[in-house]
Amino acid sequence: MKKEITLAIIKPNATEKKATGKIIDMILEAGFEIKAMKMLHLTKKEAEGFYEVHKDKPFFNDLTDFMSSGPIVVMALEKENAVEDYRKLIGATNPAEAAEGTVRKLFGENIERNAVHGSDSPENGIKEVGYFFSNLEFVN
Ligand code: IDP
Ligand code: MG
Repeated sequence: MKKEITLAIIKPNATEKKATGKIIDMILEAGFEIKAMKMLHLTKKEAEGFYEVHKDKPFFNDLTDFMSSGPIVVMALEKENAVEDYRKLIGATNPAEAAEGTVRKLFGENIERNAVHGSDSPENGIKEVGYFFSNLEFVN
C-alpha cells in the first residue's frame, strides 16, 4: 500500500496537561514516522485560517479561541494508510464516544477540548501539512 501523509496536532489542552510526550510516544509506537514537527502558539487569525472549512459551524468561534489559547505541537506523519490509521489511534471526535485506549479517550476533556487533530483524507493531509510546514522543514 502507498504511504500517506497526515497532519497531527497536539491541542492546547493536551500540551497544558503535559501529555505531549505520551502522545508522541503513542504515535511512534503505532508505527508512524514523524517527517516534520514544531511547537507554536497560533494567533486567532491563524487558527481561523486552519479551520476555514468549519467557518459556518456554530462552534467555530469557540474552537478558534481554544486553538489559539496556548501552545500546540504540529507534526507531519507518514505511514501506509496514515489518515485512517491515525484517526483510529486518536478515536472519535467526542472523547466520551472514543474507544478505550485511544488518545482522545485518554487525554480529551470534551468534544471541543479533545486533545488532538487528525486530517480526514489524504488530500486534506497534504493541504494541512502545507499550512504549517515548508519543504525545508521536512526530513527525508
Ligand atoms: P475531527 O477533529 O474529529 O475531524 P471535526 O468535525 O473536523 O472533527 O471538528 C473539528 C474540531 O472542532 C474537533 O476536533 C473539535 O475540537 C471541534 N468540534 C467538533 N464538533 C464540535 C461541537 O459540536 N462542539 C464543539 N466543538 C466541536
Ligand atoms: Mg476534521
